[in-house]
Amino acid sequence: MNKSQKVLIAGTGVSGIAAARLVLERGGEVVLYDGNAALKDETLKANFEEGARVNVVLGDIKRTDLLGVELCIISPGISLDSPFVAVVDDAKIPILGEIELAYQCGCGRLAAITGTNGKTTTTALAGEILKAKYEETFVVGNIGEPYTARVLEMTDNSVTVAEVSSFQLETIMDFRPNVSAILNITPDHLNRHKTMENYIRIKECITMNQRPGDTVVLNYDDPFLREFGQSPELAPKVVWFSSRESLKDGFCMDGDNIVYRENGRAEAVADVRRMKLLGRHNYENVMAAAAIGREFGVPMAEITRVIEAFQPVEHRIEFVRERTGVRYYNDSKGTNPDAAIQALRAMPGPTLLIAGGYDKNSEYDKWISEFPGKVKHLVLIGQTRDKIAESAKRHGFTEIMYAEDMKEAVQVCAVYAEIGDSVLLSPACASWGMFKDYEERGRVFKECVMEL
Ligand code: UMA
Repeated sequence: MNKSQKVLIAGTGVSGIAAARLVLERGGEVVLYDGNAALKDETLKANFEEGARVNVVLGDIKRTDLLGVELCIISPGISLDSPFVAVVDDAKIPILGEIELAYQCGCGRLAAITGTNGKTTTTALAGEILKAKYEETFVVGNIGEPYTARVLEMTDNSVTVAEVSSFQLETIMDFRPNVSAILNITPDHLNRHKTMENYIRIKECITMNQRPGDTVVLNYDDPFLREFGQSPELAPKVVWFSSRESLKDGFCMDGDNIVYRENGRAEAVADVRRMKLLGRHNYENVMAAAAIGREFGVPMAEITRVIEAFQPVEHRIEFVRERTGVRYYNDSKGTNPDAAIQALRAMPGPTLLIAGGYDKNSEYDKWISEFPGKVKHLVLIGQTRDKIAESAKRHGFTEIMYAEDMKEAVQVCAVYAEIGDSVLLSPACASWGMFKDYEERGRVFKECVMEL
């Protein structure tokens, strides 16, 4: 981005506001657009200094709003299929994502993590591991704090760990992490990306500008990634991890230990019995974060110390409380069937499951096939209630109840749960329609549990 450019910022959520601030700080001018016509000009302008060069456009955008605009920075939530994008394309204005803007304006070294599930835990853990060596470590991206919000603090000595979603990868151009990681690829967001092939291609784009000397950390157990990592065209060095197979080179299990092997020589990484992260999928997240730490030169003893002290992130199989012998877990971040399967597998015993929400065109069969012997009752909320109930019945699972809201769902579970059971919120769906985001959904769940 040139410093004095007039830039159209699309979306006024956290990414849009942070991107607009960065453009202004660098001497540019902003046209701030949001499709939500109910927003208020003054409220949006209050995010900036008085007199800042910001013009707000709400609702539909017209060609005349784009006069003099040289670049559009788009928020991840806006689909490239939207009518807004068609207008900008028509005006021949290049469109880049918020993370691309951050990358172009930032400095220091970068680790970027993508994958369908486990991104947030891995990013948070990798951030903690890097902090053990680097005073200036930034943890940004899909995890919550926009990448652009921290760019001006970055220096040549700083390191940044970015959680990157498929929405964000769709609009990169030069984005080149020194170390990238793809944790796994299973169906998600197909309402936006249309086909699995397209979704896989977008995830793999994280490596598209990487060169020899850079590294990509890949899951050996994932069939798409195993094939991708063996492709002769892939420029960066591959570091593998596997929770299922014993590897000669890479991170894998040895009994209860995670180990790193190089040419057959093993180094201990962590004893899973000492970790607070539960479940096999978390061992994989730990391996990926350790691999990133190792690539950035963090000593293994430090990596081990951080891993064993690390607490699960909020909303990801988060223990809330125990009440009358029943344990309550918040997995609001389980926004797709695959994430929800992992949460279910991590439960210690019989489980009352609260699920349902916004429909992302997901298939629920694989998730429901995990229910026998684990799920005692399924309590459904949200738009996908009927679709999930139908799939469950097809699989012979009939212990289904409907609830109108989170409060009712939690109360129903409290009534039906017996000593030794767990109550798990792991919706397998997005939160939209009932909540602002998965964080609000998780918070509401925890409030309802604490009120019991
Ligand atoms: N908007 C439009 N037109 C549209 C869609 C949205 O104008 O067609 C406007 C909305 O009216 C709203 C704004 O865009 O005012 C919202 O922008 P956004 O949806 O991009 O949300 P942000 O607040 O900028 O948050 C985004 C990520 N959101 C999404 O990808 C949907 C956050 O990830 C991320 O933490 C944040 O940037 C910082 O990088 C959330 C998420 O749900 C957690 N991510 C998905 C996931 O994890 O599955 C990908």
